[in-house]
Amino acid sequence: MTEQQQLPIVLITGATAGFGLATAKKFAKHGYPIIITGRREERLIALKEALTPLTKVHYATLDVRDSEAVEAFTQALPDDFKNVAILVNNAGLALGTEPADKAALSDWHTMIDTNVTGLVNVTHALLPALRAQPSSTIINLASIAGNWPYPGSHVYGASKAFVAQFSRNLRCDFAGTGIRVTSLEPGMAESEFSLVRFKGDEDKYKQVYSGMTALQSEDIADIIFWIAEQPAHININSLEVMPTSQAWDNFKVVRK
Ligand code: NDP
Ligand code: 8X3
Repeated sequence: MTEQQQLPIVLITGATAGFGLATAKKFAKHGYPIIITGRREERLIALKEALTPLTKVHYATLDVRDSEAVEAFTQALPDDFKNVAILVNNAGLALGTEPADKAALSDWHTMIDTNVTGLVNVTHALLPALRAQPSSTIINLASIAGNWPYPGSHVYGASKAFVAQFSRNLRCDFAGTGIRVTSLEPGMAESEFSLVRFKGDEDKYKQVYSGMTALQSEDIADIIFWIAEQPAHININSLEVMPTSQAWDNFKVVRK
């Protein structure tokens, strides 16, 4: 067995952009075999081509909302990619920042289907593989939006609160099994996230990060890698990280 084959196999959802893309590059640079997934196939093909000189790469187009497709993808993993030991549940999105009464119900459904149902679909499908390893790691992308309320966060923040609590609950079930679970909770980070949230409006997207230094996708990838590389007896339960230029503000008081 080569040294590369001995490194744990990493599965990353949402590897076509932002955190997932940076995380794929980070693990590949260190020789971990990686499975990259997402809906945009041309990006997956390009990434596989770029990273293949560094490590073994398997790609699959996958919409995490489709539980049958997730199950079929898991069953169809090539033999040398079946023993997934690190799962980065990263695929997710926010849609809109309007107040709840102005938000589209379809956007709420899409966020729940992706951030909650999708993450649950992938986790459930991969548990047999993760359970079969002597030690394995699930890193779930939650958010500060799941910990702290802010206007316009309604369903997005609630979906991330689900991710954080799901992560803690998994820890209870897996205590003693060698499966570690982390809820990673970043604040403002520059990626395609706000472009998606503002439905392609470049001006609004740029405004979000103007005049401040946001976290970068590579910062999050470094943190994910650090969590995964902790010795097997250490479980990072949750990790909240913000850019230095982001902080909490006062409670709102509405005066008549
Ligand atoms: P990006 O928009 O840059 O990337 C999101 C990724 O998710 C893309 O690769 C996209 O791929 C994938 N994705 C979206 N929907 C689906 C789906 N239905 N099935 C499969 N893949 C999907 O955002 P970020 O990298 O910033 O976000 C990654 C995660 O981190 C998300 O869960 C987000 O909520 C969370 N997060 C982001 C923060 C930020 O400020 N950026 C802060 C805190 C948390 P494709 O479109 O090809 O399917
Ligand atoms: C994304 C971070 O602050 O935009 O999860 O909600 S925030």
